[in-house]
Amino acid sequence: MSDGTVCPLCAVGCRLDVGDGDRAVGRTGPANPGGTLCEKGIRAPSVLDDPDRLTTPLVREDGDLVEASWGRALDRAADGLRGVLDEYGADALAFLGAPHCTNEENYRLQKLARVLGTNNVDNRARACHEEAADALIERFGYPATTFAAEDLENTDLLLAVGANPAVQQPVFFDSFVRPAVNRGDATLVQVDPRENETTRLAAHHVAPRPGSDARFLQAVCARLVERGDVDETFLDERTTGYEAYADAVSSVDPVRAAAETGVSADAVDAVADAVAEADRVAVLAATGVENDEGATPNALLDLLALTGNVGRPGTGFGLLRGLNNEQGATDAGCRPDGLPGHAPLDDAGARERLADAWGVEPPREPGLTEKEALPAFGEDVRGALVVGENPGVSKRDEAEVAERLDALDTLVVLDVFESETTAHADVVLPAAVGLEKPGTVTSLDRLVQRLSPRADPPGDARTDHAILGGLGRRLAGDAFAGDIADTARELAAVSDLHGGPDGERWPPADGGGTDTLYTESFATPDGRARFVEPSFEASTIPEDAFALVVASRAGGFGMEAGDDRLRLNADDAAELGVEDGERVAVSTVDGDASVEAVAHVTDGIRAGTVALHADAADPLVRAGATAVRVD
Ligand SMILES: Nc1nc2c(c(=O)[nH]1)N[C@H]1C(S)=C(S)[C@@H](COP(=O)(O)OP(=O)(O)OC[C@H]3O[C@@H](n4cnc5c(=O)[nH]c(N)nc54)[C@H](O)[C@@H]3O)O[C@H]1N2
Ligand SMILES: Nc1nc2c(c(=O)[nH]1)N[C@H]1C(S)=C(S)[C@@H](COP(=O)(O)OP(=O)(O)OC[C@H]3O[C@@H](n4cnc5c(=O)[nH]c(N)nc54)[C@H](O)[C@@H]3O)O[C@H]1N2
Ligand code: SF4
Ligand SMILES: [Mo]
Repeated sequence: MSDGTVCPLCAVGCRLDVGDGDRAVGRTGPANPGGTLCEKGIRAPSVLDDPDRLTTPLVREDGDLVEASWGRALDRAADGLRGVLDEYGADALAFLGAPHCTNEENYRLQKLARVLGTNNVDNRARACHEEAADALIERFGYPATTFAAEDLENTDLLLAVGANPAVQQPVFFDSFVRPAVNRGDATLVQVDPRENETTRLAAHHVAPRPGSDARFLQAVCARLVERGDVDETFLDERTTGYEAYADAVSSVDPVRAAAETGVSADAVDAVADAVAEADRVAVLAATGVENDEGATPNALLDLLALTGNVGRPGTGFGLLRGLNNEQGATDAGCRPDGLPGHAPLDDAGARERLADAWGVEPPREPGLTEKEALPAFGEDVRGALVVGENPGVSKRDEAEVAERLDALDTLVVLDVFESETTAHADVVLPAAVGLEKPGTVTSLDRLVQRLSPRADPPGDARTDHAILGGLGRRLAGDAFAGDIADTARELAAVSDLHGGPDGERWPPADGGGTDTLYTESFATPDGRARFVEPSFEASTIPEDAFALVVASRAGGFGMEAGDDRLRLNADDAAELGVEDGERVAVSTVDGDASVEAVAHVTDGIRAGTVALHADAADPLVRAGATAVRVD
């Protein structure tokens, strides 16, 4: 396997090493075969000697966080969690982890939750990919990309929906998407209410009204069904529920769909033609498919299943994960409705293996998601263990989250910096960053790679694995005694997806990995892909308001700051009397929240829609705004 370690800053999984002067140097790896890094990755080592790193455990005394020994801090943390457990029961605890942490660390975190008796364990991937992940679980089996990035070279048609991989997953884009298109083998069709950097490579850009993608895709599927451009053999042998689905989708009326989406019937036909003509179709989907209760991810899965575009190289669904180990955190069992390796909570075999390893069975009832747990803080949930995430910064109202964090009887946080969340903690435990630790992480296309520490943690900081071990031993005894190799072995023993060779994709098979999922059967109970009833709810934007599109994410670990430009269509600008470069106020419809922005007048966004970077949009996002006024 190639040398160096894995970049800790996004889910592409590039290999790198620490070079001179805080800069990383690329090392050739399966995710960055050219050995290149993006600008963000090059800056990754700057965290190593950052003077703001946490270096000593902190405990709250008379209202203030003060330095403490590891022994005292871990005792305090364990006593706090144990107190809640004894008084209110295990379901009064919530465990939130850790898309920045390794598979082994995430496994240990969910093990602690479940050994103590609760399935209240989740991770921050819920903030970005919940609806697509849930649709994938229900329809195909695993909440994961179905293909290997390098197999995109076999693709004829790439459908990028609500994604901007040119910027957000740049080395993936430059290594696998751009070459496939530039060689002329693949056509890229983009579905997005605004132009972005990915658009430059696209042959067609379709811009449905925000929130209406599902309807547009359903109209495409209806055309395919109507014209018989479906894969009968695949439907017959590999799927279930098609008849009812076909009936339902056939009622999608092209004229009404055009009115709902703002996309002409001709554009629907053009995309249907492109899908029908292509032998291999792959979807690239990211956070822009997350705002309609799963309707868009489901419509994309319909399109793939209808046409038999899954289970062969160069076809399938790409879930473009964001943070470095979002995929792995979920795979290792940091989800309240599934066990390690995505085994269902009631899977008898998985439960037995876990009981063997742990001495107790995991609880049967699904726990709370992170989105459900936060509002329950101080009520049903009285104690929380937060590992490597910052719920204090969330898409929820900031003051509300602060209040909820304060309402907990006990809050234990493992982090590498002080944050909005550590500010409310009773115990703060200083952790090592990715460049300082061993273990494995899993990329956005299921590639499992081994880390190799490039530096020692600063001061008394320890790996999350070691910290969770100390805490686990205090709360649950010897089941938490092993080292990281023991944890990796245990994970491999309890999960069907783990324990494969370094640099291969899960699940392990025949001494290697699995590049293409579902070649023979799906990971659903009957082995078939499921069709479900198509759903769509038209969003309602007041006549005099704009649909708000928010791109990228606000701040965060290792991320650059965004700009404050409001992308505004030229016709809308003329109607508002706003000039390019003019300062404008962007407010929620009820006027509760408002931000200042600089008008950027462009044809790259559809009329009736405006777009802001997440940094600038933050107060609007927290207020839950999907529509805004511009003055
Ligand atoms: N440099 C850099 N890279 C990053 C990050 C970063 O902050 N900086 N963050 C990482 C993280 S955590 C994540 S989750 C990923 C995010 O990766 P992406 O989701 O690709 O990032 P966005 O730029 O938000 O792109 C989402 C696209 O969805 C579009 N969109 C919004 N609403 C709709 C809609 O209703 N329909 C459709 N079709 N499109 C819509 C937006 O216009 C935008 O073009 O990126 C990761 N990579
Ligand atoms: N308002 C608003 N809310 C958002 C978003 C937005 O744009 N606006 N974006 C959403 C998206 S896409 C995402 S991905 C989430 C991101 O949400 P988070 O995951 O909560 O944010 P980050 O800042 O990436 O990382 C959280 C913490 O992990 C710490 N950390 C880094 N590495 C390690 C490690 O190895 N061990 C430990 N223990 N800690 C570590 C960092 O110091 C940081 O404090 O937020 C979501 N919420
Ligand atoms: S694309 Fe992602 S993994 Fe690769 S160097 Fe950039 S931030 Fe790191
Ligand atoms: Mo994200």
